[in-house]
Amino acid sequence: MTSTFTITALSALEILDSRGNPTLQVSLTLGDGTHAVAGVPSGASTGTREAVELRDHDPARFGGKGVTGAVGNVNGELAELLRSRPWASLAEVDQAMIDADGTPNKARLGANAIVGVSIAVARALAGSRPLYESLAPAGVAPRLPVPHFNVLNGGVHAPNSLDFQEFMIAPIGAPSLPEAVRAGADVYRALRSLLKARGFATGLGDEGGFAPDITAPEDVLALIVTAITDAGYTPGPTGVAIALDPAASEFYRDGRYHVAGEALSSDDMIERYAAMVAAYPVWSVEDGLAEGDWDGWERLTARLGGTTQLVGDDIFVTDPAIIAEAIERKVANSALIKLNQIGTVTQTLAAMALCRRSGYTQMVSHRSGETPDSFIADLTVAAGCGQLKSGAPARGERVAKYNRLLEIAATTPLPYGLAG
Ligand code: 2PG
Ligand code: MG
Repeated sequence: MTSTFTITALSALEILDSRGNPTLQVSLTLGDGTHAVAGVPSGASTGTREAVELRDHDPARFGGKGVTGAVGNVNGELAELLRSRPWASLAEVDQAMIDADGTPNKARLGANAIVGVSIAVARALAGSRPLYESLAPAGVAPRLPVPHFNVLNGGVHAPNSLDFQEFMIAPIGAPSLPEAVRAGADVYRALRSLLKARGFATGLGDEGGFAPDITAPEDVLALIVTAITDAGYTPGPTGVAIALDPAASEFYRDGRYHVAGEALSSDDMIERYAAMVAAYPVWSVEDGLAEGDWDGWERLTARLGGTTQLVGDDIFVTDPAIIAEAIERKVANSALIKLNQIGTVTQTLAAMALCRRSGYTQMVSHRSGETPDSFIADLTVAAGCGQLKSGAPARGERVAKYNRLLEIAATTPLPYGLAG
């Protein structure tokens, strides 16, 4: 079947993200009249090898964070390119944008501009079909993922004394997606009560998790286990497990990991994780070590990779070339998947296909700066990878993704749970 499509209108607008920073909203119309809109996310704890988010750096606007340049690139060069000819596929559009940009990391036109257009095209091409159906690669069975709710925030996502960035709860043992969402909300509520009862503040971090002034990660783990039990669930893989994203690149300085007042070597850090995994129901650790510490990652994987999911985020930046190197070196056993780290839907799907072929698990992820765009919910279901993290079970831009999963679950009987 060969069919082509045309793009008759493409434009972008500077809007605000969940942190109050400017980002892009992209609007696109196909020749058949189909209209699609996309919102572009933005990270705070970014990997150094991520595709480049183009900002204006004009201190007179939004503290330098304006995106009028990226908006101008969509309205000008990219609109002209995409309206110039018929297209055979999303992959062809994405490749044309990569070629037009001409840099290895989308620095000229901006990954924020390009990814917004790519998402809008992918959404438009679904037409009247469910988006996840149209995104699903051939031979891959769609699946409803285990939502990973970030209930307690630290690191660069919260102004507290906690070095670890994310403490997530994962209702792996829930019988269905709606029951998993309910478990997430129940534990979140129980955690709020517990924090209040212990005299901690219940203000929120960037991803909607609580941000109490607690220093030691182990103290947080103990609190979360109590909250899971208080809410009436079983801590662990048959009920609600815990996943961590320490985002270790952020506390790695001068060859040491600075955690709760201690300066740890890579091996000290690995043993600290080994102890946490032994004492608490932690099933997954993302960015346990820094993105530059590949030797440490090899030892971490050898030590814990047999029992624990070890997810590469900053270290992989959703780049198929880096993931291929990691597979070769036996670094991690799982990849975090973020569209704007690599900058097109096509390259994201390629990274996911590589993980699937290589036996690496995958967790699709939001960014700490978000919009109500729920594209990643459909992407996760389409890829059948079984894991999505989108922040707390609270705040509109976070629950938009979980609510989209509920919508899909209500319309189609798909399997729920971790893949494989
Ligand atoms: C992460 C993300 C999302 P940010 O580190 O995994 O939670 O944070 O978007 O700030 O990079
Ligand atoms: Mg991360």
